[in-house]
Amino acid sequence: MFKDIDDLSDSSVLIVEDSSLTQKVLSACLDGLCKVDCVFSAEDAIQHCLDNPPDLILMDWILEGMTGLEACKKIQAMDELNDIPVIFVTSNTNENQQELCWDAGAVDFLGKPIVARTLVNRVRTHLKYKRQTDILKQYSFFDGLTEVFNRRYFDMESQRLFKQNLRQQQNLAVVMLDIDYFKFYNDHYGHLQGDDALKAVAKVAVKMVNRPLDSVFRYGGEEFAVLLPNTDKDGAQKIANAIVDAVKGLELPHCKSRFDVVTVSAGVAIGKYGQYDSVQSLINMADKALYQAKDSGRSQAVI
Ligand code: GH3
Ligand code: MG
Ligand code: MG
Ligand code: MG
Ligand code: MG
Repeated sequence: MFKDIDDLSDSSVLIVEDSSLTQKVLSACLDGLCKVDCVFSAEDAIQHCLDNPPDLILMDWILEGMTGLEACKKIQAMDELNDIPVIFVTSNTNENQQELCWDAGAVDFLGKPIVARTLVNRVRTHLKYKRQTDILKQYSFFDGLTEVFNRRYFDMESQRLFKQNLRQQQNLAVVMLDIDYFKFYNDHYGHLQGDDALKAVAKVAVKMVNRPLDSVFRYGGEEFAVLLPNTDKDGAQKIANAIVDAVKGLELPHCKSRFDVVTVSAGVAIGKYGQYDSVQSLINMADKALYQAKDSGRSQAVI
């Protein structure tokens, strides 16, 4: 999951430059350091970032169509792109022009004609910063065992979605999942195998949740939460049932369960726009449904 910070061969730089000669010169400088892609326009740069976000952008200023300055501002304004650092590489080097680059959100500035070593060192430094930031994010937002998002991120993300859904007048659905008879599983098979079962359940939950905005979190020990923005009762129930069925379908032997395999129970709650006042109340509703699922025999979803 975590990469060596000094090895940047997997890192990618996007060169936005309307001169094919300059593209070649810049690419040649970075050869062997990292991966490089080139586009000729700011419009293509934004599309490229959305499809395949690079770790760093080298941005020309004067381009046909949208300028590099405008593109940089656009990228900074997009939640999904604004962690990509932008270095301007331009012949607009006077003081006012440099000010404009900083105002647009650039992290660095290089005047043309470029000095190869300066370019390489700046790129290396910013790629390392980016990698360190990514690793810190992984440590702080992901659960190390199951590689799904962790509880800290759930608390942040559920609050953010609650506010966003209020603004957009949409529903927010929560599914709470809890592995059945998991204490018996650990007691019988040992904690290491218990850990493997947790990983397998997390993986299946992720697989069943396939819209890009839906996400799976490890809520606590053997409990997972799924957040489904803009989802109605039918949609949420479908996903909860699909996870319950898919976990059973893994057929992980569990001789201390009455199902003979590892299963999960699920509780589903729908936060209808304007009808719930906090994420906590939504989680409480999902918890109540989960207790009912447990009470009614387990390996089922209750809404
Ligand atoms: P129920 O069907 O009612 O949910 O019963 P249960 O045994 O699953 O519930 P209980 O809350 O009694 O036990 C949860 C177990 O989950 C106990 C704990 O050892 C185990 N567990 C929690 N976190 C981990 C973990 O990270 N690894 C392993 N192997 N086990 C864990
Ligand atoms: Mg140019
Ligand atoms: Mg140009
Ligand atoms: Mg539990
Ligand atoms: Mg349990």
